[in-house]
Amino acid sequence: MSRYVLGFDSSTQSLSAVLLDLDQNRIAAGSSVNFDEDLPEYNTVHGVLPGDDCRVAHAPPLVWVAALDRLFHLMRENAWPLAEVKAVSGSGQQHGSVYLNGKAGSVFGNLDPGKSLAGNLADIFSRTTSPVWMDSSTSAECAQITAGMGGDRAMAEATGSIAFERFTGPQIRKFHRQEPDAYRSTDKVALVSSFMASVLGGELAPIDHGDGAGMNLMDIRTRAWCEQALQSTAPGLRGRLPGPAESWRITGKVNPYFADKYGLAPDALNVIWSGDNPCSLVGLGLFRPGDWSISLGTSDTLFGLMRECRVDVEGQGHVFVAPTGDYMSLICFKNGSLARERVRDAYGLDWDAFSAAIGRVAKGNDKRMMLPYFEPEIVPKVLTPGVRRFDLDAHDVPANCRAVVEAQMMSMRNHSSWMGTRPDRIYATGGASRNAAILQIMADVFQSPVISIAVENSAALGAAFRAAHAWHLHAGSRCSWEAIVEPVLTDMRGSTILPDASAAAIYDELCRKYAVREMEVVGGSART
Ligand code: ADP
Ligand code: XUL
Repeated sequence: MSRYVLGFDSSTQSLSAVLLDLDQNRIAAGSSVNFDEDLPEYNTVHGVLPGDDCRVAHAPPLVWVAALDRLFHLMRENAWPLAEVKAVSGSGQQHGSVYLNGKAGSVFGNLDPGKSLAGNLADIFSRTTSPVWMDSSTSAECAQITAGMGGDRAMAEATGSIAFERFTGPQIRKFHRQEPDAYRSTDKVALVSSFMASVLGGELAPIDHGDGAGMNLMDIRTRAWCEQALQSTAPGLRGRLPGPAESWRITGKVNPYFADKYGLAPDALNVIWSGDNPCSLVGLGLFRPGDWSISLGTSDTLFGLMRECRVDVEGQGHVFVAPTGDYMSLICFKNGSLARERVRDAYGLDWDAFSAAIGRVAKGNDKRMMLPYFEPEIVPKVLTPGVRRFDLDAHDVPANCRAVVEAQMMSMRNHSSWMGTRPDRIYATGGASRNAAILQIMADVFQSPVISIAVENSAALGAAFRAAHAWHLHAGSRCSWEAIVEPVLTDMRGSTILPDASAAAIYDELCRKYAVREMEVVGGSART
């Protein structure tokens, strides 16, 4: 008989679970429920409610709990050994907020297994929808809160990020301004992560330091709520925010609802949830300051562990708290696979032909360059899209294929310089990480070894690792993060792609040129 932990991931479009076998150090099972397809009665499209204003992105929180019921049902149907589970935790899409009335706490603790979760929880909300991270409708509130904090630099120094539309503080302020009565009747504001942990634990769970750092409300150094940010955001906010707490906090045993209804071990520990990016950090095994990950998905995301708190006072980088108690950086680039696909498709290529084309041009592309803003860009902030080419003929297929990837890697290198370190190794994930030509450019531009890592859902796996870590701590056993994570990840790592040392000088020069070009086109936010 083995011992297990469960890790959930409540993401934008689906809820997933990973079952980790602690004795055999392997993923024993995984499953997922898609909101649009499996729960069409909630009317979500790609996980959010359709509406007239494209800047507004809300989701119904009930769809997430309905998915939790559905997922437990599937786990039981597929004979997952739920009775052997020792601890449970999860990962939530960051920034999204859930508005609870005064009944919520007692309802979480008295769920009726004869009813569905959605039926049990239907009356606990002071706002029936939750703004999620895709919402960009709070520019006015960002400006007001920033003014209250004394400017961008002060805001970033205090909370780890300048004010962002999708961050929770500006979203709370918008709710308070537009629906003051509903705000007044809000007893607690939860994040997606702390809301789901409350359901699983049967009591209101604290917000953890990792996800709390994505609110523009937490002092990133003391990890307590920041009084000035609270004051600048909305009245009476402190009493409405549970936590913040260490990510390994255990609230108690799991809610009896899940034991009675699905056979989950009644004494399994309920570990609070964190945000998906902090969870992914441990899901990919990044425990040393030089360990970075670049996810090449629809967007490209770069993150890495930091021991010291360094903030990006001018730009678009974020600092969150890592599940280990360290810090982590995160930078999102919107024109990732999106841009690579646009170039590939413009020349009617498949990925093999795209990669072969890259190989036909010298490293550095003979100084030909592209600024690849096919869509509005987050980093650097580009609101009006447009591709710029420098000494680059739009008909030159190989040069354009190389130019788009070189541009992306140089932008990542330049815009991560505020972290004050260079990577010792980069773990590449996401759809494009199977492309060796792209990874070679990454290795050459960063002058770092690159290792692809085939983890299906790093956030859910990271949540399972967090559950295992908290369970060991609770048992009094000194088990390091590496000891929990390394045996599971070893088989998932691909071979190492080494940087070509002769390309170092080429890309040093080109990165400087790229920053100048970027500055000319975009303005103030370019740097090397
Ligand atoms: P998401 O961010 O939506 O989870 P994924 O990480 O699954 O995305 O990545 C999907 C993307 O990976 C696709 O949009 C595609 O452009 C890209 N991709 C898939 N295979 C390759 C390849 N061989 N080379 C480059 N890009 C690829
Ligand atoms: C990070 C961010 C997204 C969400 C959804 O700041 O907005 O990565 O966490 O995945």
